[in-house]
Order: sequence, then structure tokens, then C-alpha cells
Amino acid sequence: MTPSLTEAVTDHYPTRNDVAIGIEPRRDPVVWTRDGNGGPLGPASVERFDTDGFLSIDALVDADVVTDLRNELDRLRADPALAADERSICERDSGQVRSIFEVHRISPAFAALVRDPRLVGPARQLLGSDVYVHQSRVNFKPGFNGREFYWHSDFETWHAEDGMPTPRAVSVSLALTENLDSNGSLMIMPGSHRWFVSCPGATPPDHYRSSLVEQEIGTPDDASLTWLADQHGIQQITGPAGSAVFFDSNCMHGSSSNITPYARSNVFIVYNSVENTLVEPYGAAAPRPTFIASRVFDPV
Ligand code: 6CS
Ligand code: FE
Repeated sequence: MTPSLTEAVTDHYPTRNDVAIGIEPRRDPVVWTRDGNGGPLGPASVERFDTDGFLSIDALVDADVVTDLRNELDRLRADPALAADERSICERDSGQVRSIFEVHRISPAFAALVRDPRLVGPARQLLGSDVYVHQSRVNFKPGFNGREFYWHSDFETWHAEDGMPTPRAVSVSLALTENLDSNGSLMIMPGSHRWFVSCPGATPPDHYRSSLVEQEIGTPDDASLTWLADQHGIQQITGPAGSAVFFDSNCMHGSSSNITPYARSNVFIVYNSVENTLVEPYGAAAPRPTFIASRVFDPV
């Protein structure tokens, strides 16, 4: 039945804009193929991703690939034209580069990486469809003063600000330096992807200009985070350069600041299902720029 024009379409993931703050069960599957679909992940890995919302891989790419990507990272960070580009996000106090977005469109090495079957294969398998790149970025988190990412679900932001309809997206974070338990590595609440946590506040205009430096809107309240952490615990994801974690778009995650001398740099690629392409934002007046949320939906 087609809804009539007067019938409001229900948003199953309401957030911001004064909605009642709450924690609701997720409405959609996590793994969209049950038979494995000929993908690279074995049944135990798929099961683990379904249960925990993430899957760590000790060595996703080889040392020579890591070396090439590290060199590329240094080249990007030293490029003055790129530093002046809106794709570069700098830390508020130190001015150091925090993130560079859309690296798969500005660098051949990262363009090749998003097509690498070791990255895109599991994403296709888990999402049960072709995928396109919703977002790519490198995060630097330099030694001594690399700053944190507060607790959030990426899907909450992508739904509210980018118009992503459902959490049918998978991210892969590939470590380009060693991720220690001390240098600001990723923390995930295993199983938190099964809940949708609405967030207080409304999205201000051009929110991305501040949120990518330090996010305040789109972060859950303390009571919600306490409940989730009590239910699910917190797991720290560590591993050598070349290790990776695939994680569901709705995992509750964050990372602490880095005051060690050891940089924690990673590349982060978001694959979205071609059956889940963006519409109008659900919780913001205007969509974010396409360097943060692509509106070209061509399959990888
Ligand atoms: O705003 C975003 O789209 C993103 N922000 C964070 C903190 N994590 C994922 C994503 O890159
Ligand atoms: Fe995130």
C-alpha cells in the first residue's frame, strides 16, 4: 500500500529535535546475508559481527601496503594546498591536522584501498548487496596532544545529518600505526549496535564545522551511556599497523586522547548498501557537504 500524502512516514530512529530521549531496540538486521553469499568471512566471523557489532582482524593488509599508505599519509599531511582545503579538519588548540576527508577521491593509493577485496568483500557480504563509499577519512591522533572522539553512534549522525535511512552500513578502520591501549585506540561497547540511542538537542546550522573537531550534539546523555556500558561493557580495540576492525554503523564507540609519544593514525572507510542511499536529513535543516557524505551512489 502506498502511503497517502497526508500520512506521515514514521521515522524508526528519531533523534535530536526535542524527541524524548530513549533507548529503543534496533529495527533492522545487522547481517543481511545468512548464507555467506560466497564472501570472504567464515560463518563464525559473521556470527561474531552479528553478536558484537564488530570484527577485529589481526592482519588485514601486508606490511608493504601499510608502508605505502603511511608514506601517502605523510604526503597528504605535508601538502599545504590540502591543509587549506575544507576536507582537512584541524584541532582547535594545536592547529594540527586531525582528519582529512574523502581520501579515496584525492589519493590513488586510498582509491585502490577502497576497492581492495579484503576491505570491500566483507562489507558486501555483511550488507548483502553492492556497496558504495559513503565516507572516507584518515584520522591522525598525533602523539602528545591527539584529541579524543566522544561516545557516539555513527549511524545517529548519518541518519540525522546525512539522511541515511537505516543502519545498513559497515565501517572499516585500518590501523596505519600500532593501536595500543594507551594511545587513544577505539573503544566499543559490544552488542550496543542492537539499540538505537536518541540524542538530546537540535542540530545547529553547519554543525559539521564544529562537530568534526569536537562533537557535542549527537552524543548520548550520561544516563543512556551508563545503561549501555552496564549492559554491554567496553572493549578496547588494539592491534599492530595493518590490523583492522569492521564495525556496524550503529555501534556505540569513542576514543580517548593521546598523550603518549606514539601517533595513532588510521584510515576509516564507510561502505553503505546501494539499497540504503541517502535521502533528506532526518534531524537537520540541510544535508552535510558531499566530502563528508557522498551523494554519488556508484557501486565500488
Ligand atoms: O560525523 C561523522 O560522519 C563522523 N564522525 C565521527 C566522530 N565518527 C564517524 C564519522 O566519520
Ligand atoms: Fe565514529
